[in-house]
Amino acid sequence: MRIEKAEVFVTSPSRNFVTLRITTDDGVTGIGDATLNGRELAVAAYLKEHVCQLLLDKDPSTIEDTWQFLYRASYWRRGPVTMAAIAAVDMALWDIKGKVAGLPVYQLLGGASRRGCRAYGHASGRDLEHLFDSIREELDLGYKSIRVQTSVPGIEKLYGVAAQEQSTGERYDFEPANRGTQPVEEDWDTRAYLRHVPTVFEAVRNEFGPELPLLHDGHHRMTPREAAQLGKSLEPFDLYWLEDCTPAESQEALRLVRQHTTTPLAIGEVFNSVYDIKDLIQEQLIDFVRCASTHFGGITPLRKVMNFAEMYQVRSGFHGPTDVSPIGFAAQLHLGLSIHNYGLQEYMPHSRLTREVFHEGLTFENGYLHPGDTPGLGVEFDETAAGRFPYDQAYLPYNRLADGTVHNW
Ligand code: CS2
Ligand code: MG
Repeated sequence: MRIEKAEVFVTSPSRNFVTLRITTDDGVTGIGDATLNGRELAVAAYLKEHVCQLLLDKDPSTIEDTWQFLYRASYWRRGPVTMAAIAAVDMALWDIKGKVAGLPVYQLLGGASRRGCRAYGHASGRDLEHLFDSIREELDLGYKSIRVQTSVPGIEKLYGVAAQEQSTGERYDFEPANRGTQPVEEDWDTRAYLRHVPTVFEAVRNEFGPELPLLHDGHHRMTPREAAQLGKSLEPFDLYWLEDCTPAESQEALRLVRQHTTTPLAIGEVFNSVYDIKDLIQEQLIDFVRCASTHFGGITPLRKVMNFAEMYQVRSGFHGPTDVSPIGFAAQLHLGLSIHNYGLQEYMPHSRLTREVFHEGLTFENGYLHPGDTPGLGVEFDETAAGRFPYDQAYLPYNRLADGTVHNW
């Protein structure tokens, strides 16, 4: 069997997605996700201009060798654009291998280690009343773990909260990127945030009790000391995890946080190689790996990291926002179902329009996800539907502090 075609599709049903489709000379197709929120066209170009022609006439069965070839032969290694492109090839080849074998990918990865993948939902609110309603909504949908994000007095627009949308009575729009040629500026005040968040979790615990696993996303905005302060102040409320508590380009930043708090730490959604996270795992500085197959080079490297993490009892918490396409989401569901050290899967259901383009095979029942048993990844890409939604430029917001300084969003 040889690779005959490698095609790149950029489509924008509810948001922009980049999809790679590989077709073999036997007519078997495999699809992969190369979506990088706000930089989609960079990855599409990397694939179209520099990768697709390298795949032609290659043996699609050699997944590991193809991954190593694409990683090493470019000379310039790592980085979000490169690794999203390699991820799409990797996923597509696993998809093909599953279809040829007549098996779902998780069976190729060692079979299921659990009945399903426990998922967490997303509750948010501009005040406690709206937040409590949102938590109840997620519980009614079957989620057994819930991420909690809220507005902060004095901060106008805040990640993860639909304060402005909820004023129109709509649920939080999970997609943070805004369509347009310029990123939207949002505001931030760490001191106000550090004062407010513990009061929110105290109120949530008083309302919903001690059992419900609660998560919170710090979204890279604190210094290590500030993160340590928040982690310590949240200890009475027994979080399942505090995510992205501080930017981790310097992995040693987490040593300071870890010294001061036992609040579990999750990190990794902006990481794209094992070298971004290996020290955090080896030094037990984190509890959950937040990487996404799409941003991390695909199933192949993410499985290696999780096997490494297993030795340190660090579990998975794979990133699963709406900007990981249904293909990338399926890829990490198959991996999550098979690894031993599974923790929790983020689940932001895709919109109806997105599901017109990507026909998902997953199920979500009683708080558990399953990728399904269709051979391959179990997702179908509808090229005709994709053609109805042309690329529509969108950028993630950015932050400025009160004095105008740019800050992590
Ligand atoms: C967030 C993401 O889901 C999360 O944990 O951090 O929604 C993140 O903001 C987006 O993926 C950025 O594109
Ligand atoms: Mg996050």
